[in-house]
Amino acid sequence: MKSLFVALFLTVLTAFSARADGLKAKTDIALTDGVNFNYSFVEKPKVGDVIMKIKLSKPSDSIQAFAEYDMPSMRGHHASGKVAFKRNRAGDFVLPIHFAMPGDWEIKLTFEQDGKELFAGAVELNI
Ligand SMILES: [Cu+2]
Repeated sequence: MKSLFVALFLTVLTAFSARADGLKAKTDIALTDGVNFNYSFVEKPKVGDVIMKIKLSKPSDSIQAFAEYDMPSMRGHHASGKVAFKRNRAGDFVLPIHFAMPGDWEIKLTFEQDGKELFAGAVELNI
């Protein structure tokens, strides 16, 4: 009985730490020489289109941002392919993310400059 609890506890712990590996919203993340980025959603993520916004700590026209999203539990069913963020007037990156159904979602973010990848990471969330 005791070992069952331990096994259960470890399973829960593993599930939590797996989620904690995702990039945190509204938190500065180092990108390249003194430039940080942070991401947020314009509204609370829900089924439908929700705009993701990425701000750079310093303006840089040469940096591009891309997203590739899907549901990890049903890989390929909602795969977005690699899509480029657009810039808004303030110079922030914006992209509508289409959450087709409730459940677990993963958004892979990549940043490039002069054809080189600066950063790759994933945002994990539950809708
Ligand atoms: Cu799905």
